[in-house]
Amino acid sequence: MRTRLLGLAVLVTSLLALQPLQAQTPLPVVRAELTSPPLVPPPTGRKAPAKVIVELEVVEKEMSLSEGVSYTFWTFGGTVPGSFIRVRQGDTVEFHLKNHPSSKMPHNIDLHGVTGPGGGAASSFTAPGHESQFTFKALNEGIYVYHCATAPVGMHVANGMYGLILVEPPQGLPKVDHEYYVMQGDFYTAGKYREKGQQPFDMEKAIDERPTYVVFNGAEGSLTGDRALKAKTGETVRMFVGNGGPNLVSSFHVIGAIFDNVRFEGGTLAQKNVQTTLIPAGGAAIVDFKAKVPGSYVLVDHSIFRAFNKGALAILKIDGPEDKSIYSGKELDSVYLGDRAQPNLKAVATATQAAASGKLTLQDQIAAGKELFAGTCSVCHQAGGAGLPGVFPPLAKSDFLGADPKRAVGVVLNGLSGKVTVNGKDYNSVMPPMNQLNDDEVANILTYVLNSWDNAGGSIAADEVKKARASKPAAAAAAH
Ligand code: HEC
Ligand SMILES: [Cu+2]
Repeated sequence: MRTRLLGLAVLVTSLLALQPLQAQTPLPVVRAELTSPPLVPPPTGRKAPAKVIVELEVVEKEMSLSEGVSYTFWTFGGTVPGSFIRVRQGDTVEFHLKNHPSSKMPHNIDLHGVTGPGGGAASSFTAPGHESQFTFKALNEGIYVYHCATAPVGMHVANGMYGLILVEPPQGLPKVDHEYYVMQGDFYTAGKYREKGQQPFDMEKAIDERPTYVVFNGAEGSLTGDRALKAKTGETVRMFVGNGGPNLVSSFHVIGAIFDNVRFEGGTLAQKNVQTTLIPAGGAAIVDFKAKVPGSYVLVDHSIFRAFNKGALAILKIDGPEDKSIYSGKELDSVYLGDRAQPNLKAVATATQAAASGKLTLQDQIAAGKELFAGTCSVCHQAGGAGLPGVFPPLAKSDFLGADPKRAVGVVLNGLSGKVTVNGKDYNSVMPPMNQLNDDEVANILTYVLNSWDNAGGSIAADEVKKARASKPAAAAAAH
């Protein structure tokens, strides 16, 4: 009798527990179709929200930036810009970010279409060979930039880590004949414009906002010749135009065309009859127009030296019969909150003042170094200095560091690559140069590291960093 009562009670409570689930019809589950630029996935065609699964993989790869110029791009989906994502307002998006095992860096994603801290960045930090998952509701319609927000953020964005996500309005966008995906970006190479060979990233040029290249879709010539965008006279063309930056604002213009409609800043209002539309770094617009006269139309950043001297030039080829009533003829050929955004750098300011007045103590250096380590080094070596197994070596009790503390100055200034053995384990990865840090900062960070987590102690002086910076980067090369 008692067991029967108990059984009944269990049945009743489980029914009660089920009720809210039954009341809510589960969303249909769909897998987002992602496309590589300049292609755009077809309209969702849905009249109701769905649960959309997005799978995006970060791949670091060597690609061409210009004829004979190669560059190590960091990509979302293997292309620059990254894969185009298309969802509908009201959708629940289950986002999977994978970081390919061959990657050297951790990455994450900040989608401007997400309502929530960091646009997903906080939930998507992904080490090489790992996958992260988070879910968001696409509350606002519009065209949104996404980008990597791993420190140093500028460097990740400068290496090509951006793309677009379209959140369609519930009724969809008006039908057009062609949809294209175009995104501008500025690139900073050690060599000059069109200097041949493998070109490394130049942090100093990036900080000074002096790009070597300004291009559409990740490379000079990515949309010219055989790769030009195409349409026929009488057809309507819509372009989703983004600007990944990291630094420049684009004055986007199509030579010889007038945009019939521009949803400027990616917002809901449409401006009509526009010649040039401003696209901020980290922003996007939707432009459309009707192809009326055949010929080659040149897409440019109308800050015109960028178009003709840095690569910001693409072609839309319109085929079809002439319309002499419109035109007579003759064709044209032709940290996130990283190192710089620490909310509290009080100890750094104190150390700077103390250094200026010649009263810098070991404690000042350690306190300042601690604040700088967070957001600069902790991204990889972790807050407690333990590193990540197989990827980032530990700084805590590191025998590599202990064997030659001064060598670490060169490691920070010049980076480190190739095989290193730390505490009996081999690492074969890449640490980027962190030479954006000034001499005081490097000295203080290393002093903090030497005096933390059971390391042997000691200190590094700003003068030593200054000397190392002035000498050739042999210190790091000799390190292994
Ligand atoms: C983007 C990731 C990343 C960041 C940021 C980074 N490092 Fe490293 N660091 C590495 C990797 C990877 C290695 C190993 C390189 C190799 O395998 O050749 C390394 C190696 C080292 C080493 C030598 C090995 C050891 O464990 O003793 C030191 C010292 C070091 N880093 C210090 C720093 C300091 C100080 C900072 C901040 C100023 C910093 N790193 C920032 C990735 C990073
Ligand atoms: Cu990244």
